[in-house]
Amino acid sequence: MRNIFRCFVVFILIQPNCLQKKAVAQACSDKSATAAAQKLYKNLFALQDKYTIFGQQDALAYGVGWRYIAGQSDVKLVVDDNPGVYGWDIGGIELGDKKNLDSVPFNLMKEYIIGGYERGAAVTISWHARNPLTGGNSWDTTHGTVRSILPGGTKHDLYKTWLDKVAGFMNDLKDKNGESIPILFRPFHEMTGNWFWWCKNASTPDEFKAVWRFTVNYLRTEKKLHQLIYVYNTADFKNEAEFLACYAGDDVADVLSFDLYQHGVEEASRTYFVNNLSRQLDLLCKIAATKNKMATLAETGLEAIPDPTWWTGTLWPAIKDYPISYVLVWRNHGFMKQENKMHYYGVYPGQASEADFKKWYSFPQVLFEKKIKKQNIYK
Ligand code: BMA
Repeated sequence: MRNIFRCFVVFILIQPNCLQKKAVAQACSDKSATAAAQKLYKNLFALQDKYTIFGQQDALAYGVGWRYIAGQSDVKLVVDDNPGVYGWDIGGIELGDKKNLDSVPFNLMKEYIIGGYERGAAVTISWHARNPLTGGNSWDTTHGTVRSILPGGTKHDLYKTWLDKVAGFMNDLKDKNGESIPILFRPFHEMTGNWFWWCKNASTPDEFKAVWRFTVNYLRTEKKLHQLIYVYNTADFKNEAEFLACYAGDDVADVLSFDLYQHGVEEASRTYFVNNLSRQLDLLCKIAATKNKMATLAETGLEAIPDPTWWTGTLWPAIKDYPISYVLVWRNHGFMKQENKMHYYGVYPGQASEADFKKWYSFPQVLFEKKIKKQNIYK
């Protein structure tokens, strides 16, 4: 009896909390988010329990052996459908460059983004920004770079001009009615790595959090961008504490994610990747559930996919049990002269894993553009 009474009291005490949690669930962290951004977030969030959307970086701009052919993507050449998530990178926008760091002209990128949105797909943007302290590239890990762009830092004013350019780009992404296109924005990605100037070897977690918060607030408050859905993104991480070490707060992040690639095709590398991926997805999804945030695998892949059953035999078994919104593979650059190797992560006609990709495409839980369109994610 006493126990029943205690349960009842506990239920009464917990109930309002649950209700409150439900009420704030699946809302953008930006209280003034545009209607389209709110709908996109809510819809992607709702879909993640049942489906995983396939995404690819730069898919519409080029593929293996071709560049800038209107309406083409390597994925489309194989399955007659496009990715349901399009990834783009605005590295270079900060200096007013005409092309991004991988030579994609920004004016074309804008057209591809608008086209993808109009066909009902989602759009995510990363930013391989130059090093504002040294003028080097993103991979220049000079210590103190993050500190230099914080308020009071020597490059703070410069950094604000960079954000102005980012805002200018985002503001050019409008639909037919002049409404801003919602973007899953993923700045300062893979910060648990050691290769970018914002990574953990080159800045402290407090500096990182401060720059993240400054960036979000500046874009939201000064530049009045309310179409952005912020994607927090780590590289490899061991545990929850490491995943959240640079997390600046629930009010400035919407999606929790990490990037993980398979390196090497031999069984040991494959097993390591599968185990590591599942372990981190498990952690990610638990953290995301506690915070009521969407989860995603923001980048993955096996370079040049030498494994003919990689999609259904490796990737899918590792991710299928986790409620992640989308999985994005990196760009199909093709042959890299400097490194004398093939650099691509998606299929193209004749690629070793083509048949397996077609098989994966037919899985009902995997969504590409045609099915995503039917889901009306902006409505
Ligand atoms: C890396 C490689 C580079 C590229 C960079 C930014 O993974 O693909 O060639 O410049 O991403 O897109």
